[in-house]
Amino acid sequence: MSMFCNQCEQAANGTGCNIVGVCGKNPEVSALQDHLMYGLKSLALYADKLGRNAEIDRFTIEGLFSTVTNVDFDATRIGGMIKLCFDLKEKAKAAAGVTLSGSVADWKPADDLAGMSAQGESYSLSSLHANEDIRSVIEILLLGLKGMAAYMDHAMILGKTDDEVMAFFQKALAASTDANLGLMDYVGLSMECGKQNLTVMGLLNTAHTDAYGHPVPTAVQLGTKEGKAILVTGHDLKMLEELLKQTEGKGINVYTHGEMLPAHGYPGLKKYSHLVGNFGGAWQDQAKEFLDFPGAIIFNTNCIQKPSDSYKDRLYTWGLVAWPDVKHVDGWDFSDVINKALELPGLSENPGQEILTGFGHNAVLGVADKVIAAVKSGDIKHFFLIGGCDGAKSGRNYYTEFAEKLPKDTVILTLACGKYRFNKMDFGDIGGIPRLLDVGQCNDAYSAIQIAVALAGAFECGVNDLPLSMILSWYEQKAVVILLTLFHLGIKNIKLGPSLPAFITPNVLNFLVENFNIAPITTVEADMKAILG
Ligand code: SF4
Ligand code: SF3
Repeated sequence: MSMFCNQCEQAANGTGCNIVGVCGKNPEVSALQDHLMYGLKSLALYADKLGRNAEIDRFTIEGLFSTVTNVDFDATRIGGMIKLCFDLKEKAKAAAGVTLSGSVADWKPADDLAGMSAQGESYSLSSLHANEDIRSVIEILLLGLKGMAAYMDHAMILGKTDDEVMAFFQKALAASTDANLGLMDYVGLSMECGKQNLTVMGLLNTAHTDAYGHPVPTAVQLGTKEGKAILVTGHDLKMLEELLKQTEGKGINVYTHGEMLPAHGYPGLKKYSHLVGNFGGAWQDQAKEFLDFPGAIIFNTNCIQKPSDSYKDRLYTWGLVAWPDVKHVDGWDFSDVINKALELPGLSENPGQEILTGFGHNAVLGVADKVIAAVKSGDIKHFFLIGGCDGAKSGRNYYTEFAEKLPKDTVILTLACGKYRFNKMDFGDIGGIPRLLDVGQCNDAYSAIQIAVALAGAFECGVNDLPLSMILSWYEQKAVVILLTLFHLGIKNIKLGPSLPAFITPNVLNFLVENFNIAPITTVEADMKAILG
């Protein structure tokens, strides 16, 4: 079977994975994911006509999120979603009372997995449009929708939704198949995707703070406590809360991994005394780190990698994450994970360093007077937002070095898993304000935007006129949609690395440079000099 996928930063040879995914996605899974995307477009043609339908909208979000990098590697599950997608399309067609024509509207999947993957081979993103620039912008739009679906999924799990956003999902998916649209139509839709994503990120922020309160600065233990243990990795706070409830009083310590670190800052989660610390680093080190965790391990979202046999038997997935032969928890009963943790030896007492998290916009803006005074007095000369995804490819030590070499009169805001490149370093403080402020997960980009907007308000200028520079790292499609949101907000001069997306053509890149002055990272010295002079 052949495959082509270029949706993430580790696309093979900087162009695309065509034999097997660097992420571990095989050609069958790749074809099935492409097939699911095609089915979602077919469904959207009718859903766009039908208007809001909770079942279809929820499925659309789950389908899109399942195709994000490092989420679902299970061919059988994806095949099941394709079948459900077809059933929902037939339902939408009947309910909307219209019959559309054309190959996308007429889509019908084969009955078995082999047939579905054979069809999927011809639905690859490389077949989106004959014109490579238009194809590039359609891909930006579709990858933006995938990223936005990830945020929406977390918000929906906490009971939030938004009709205008859901209407946009269906409109944009349907539009991606419209042969009458041209380049600037897709540029407009991509910018609108950035706008809608701001709403989604705001919705998710409210969902989190309504459920667990605003994050507060919190010291998190990196060592281990003696006892049985469960490690939770991913991004979903509700899943962590349910696990904390079900493990209460059972003598099990719960640890966060990767993007779950900011959970420690939420009053509604930190109140559980058995949420004891953070273990390990960013996602790409899981194979090495999970070996050293003699407890149960559970993924609630991306980024999962091929598990080795040495920890596969104590590994679980939940929600949309799946790997063949790894036990999957359906729903909210974590008894199997808890029983596994009780069977395993657990960890020994080994206290370690503490790091700070919990600097969401509420916490940072709570000391805004202090921050503004420090800027006015010259104690703080510049802010840097150094954040985004981490990844396995070389070149990412740029971010470590950048943070390390910054002058002492600068403050670093950080978010997402890229922070693990430098979050164990001691940056000190400026008049009591820590120089490194962990705003949260990639899911908390909204908080960073609120901080920037509030600072701009305080200094009566635009965000682009602030002494603030964004040094971003990307890996997957959530980063794509955050960039679209930053473009929608008119934010310029972003430095992006470690490499530029393979799906962006030179002409599309020129457009972005001309309009937003975005630039790839170069060397730490040159970039820092260009910013600080
Ligand atoms: Fe390659 Fe990334 Fe696609 Fe995986 S998601 S197949 S690594 S481009
Ligand atoms: Fe990381 Fe996967 Fe993107 Fe949430 S965990 S930021 S890469």
